[in-house]
Amino acid sequence: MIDIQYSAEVRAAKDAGQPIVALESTIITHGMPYPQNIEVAAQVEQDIRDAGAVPATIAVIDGVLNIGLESDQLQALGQAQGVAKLSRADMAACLATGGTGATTVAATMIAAHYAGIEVFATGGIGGVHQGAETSFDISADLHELAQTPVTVVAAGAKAILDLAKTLEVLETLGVPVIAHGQDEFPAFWSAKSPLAAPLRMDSAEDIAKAHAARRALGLPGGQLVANPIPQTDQIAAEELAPIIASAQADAETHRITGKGVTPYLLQRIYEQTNGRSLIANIALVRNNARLAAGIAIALVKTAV
Ligand code: PSU
Ligand code: MN
Repeated sequence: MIDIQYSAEVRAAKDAGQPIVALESTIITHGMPYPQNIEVAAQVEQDIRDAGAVPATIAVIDGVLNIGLESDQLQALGQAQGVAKLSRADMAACLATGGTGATTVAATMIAAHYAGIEVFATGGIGGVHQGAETSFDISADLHELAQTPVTVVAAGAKAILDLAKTLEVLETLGVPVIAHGQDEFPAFWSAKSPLAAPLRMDSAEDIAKAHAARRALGLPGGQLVANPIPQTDQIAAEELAPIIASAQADAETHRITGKGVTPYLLQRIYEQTNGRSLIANIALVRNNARLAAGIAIALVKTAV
């Protein structure tokens, strides 16, 4: 058995059958700088409450799987050094050895499903990295979407990834990719991209119904909901392209590989945009949290 600890708020919500939205913790420890990481994490939780659902931020702390963090735990995690970045391959090992680790999209999906939570909000998922034809760098997040029945709301995938290849892999894996309110697949910092999304839905209710239909069919995987960044918070793709290219060149020069790649690129882009990438990131995560709350609320109603 594993040690699992629910926050008081999540425990009460589970007992009462209230809608719950899972949140990942890698975005806190590896995706944003301190102290904004903690402020954003608390703000996103509050956005979910304001929308009528209950937030469950997920992390492994001292070998305990925490579903929902108390605010002192969130503060400590946001400042801790050397926190592991956990995915499908290593979350169990962290639990077994009493370690502390933040959960990626893949690990958060596993934990959420284990805890009976079906909706999860984040910023961006991992995907197929540019140059994957030689590096083979494809995030385990994609395979998780194929096998764990959680609906994940993200702002698409970042231009540090190869978006076309990411969509191809998701199609191969049978993962529904649903753009919210537009035909194009959103590109994280930009609402639009040249790529058409395979599916489009305009309401949280439809997304919840599709989730319930997959469950009724006994399909094992989840859904990816691609929610565009609000127009006013976008950064133009043309502006970011050279910054991303130089970040990628730096990553190669410094021989960054494996789990280190995504956090390294995010940090370089933050520096090169003088923090604007972070402001956009905050806006889109909050937007995703609100949509995820709507889906979780609709799902509770669908089940009744
Ligand atoms: N994309 C972002 N911000 C992030 C991540 C991705 O815009 O913080 C994190 C998420 O936790 C995601 C993980 O699951 O990076 C993917 O890492 P990798 O590419 O190593 O699988
Ligand atoms: Mn990778």
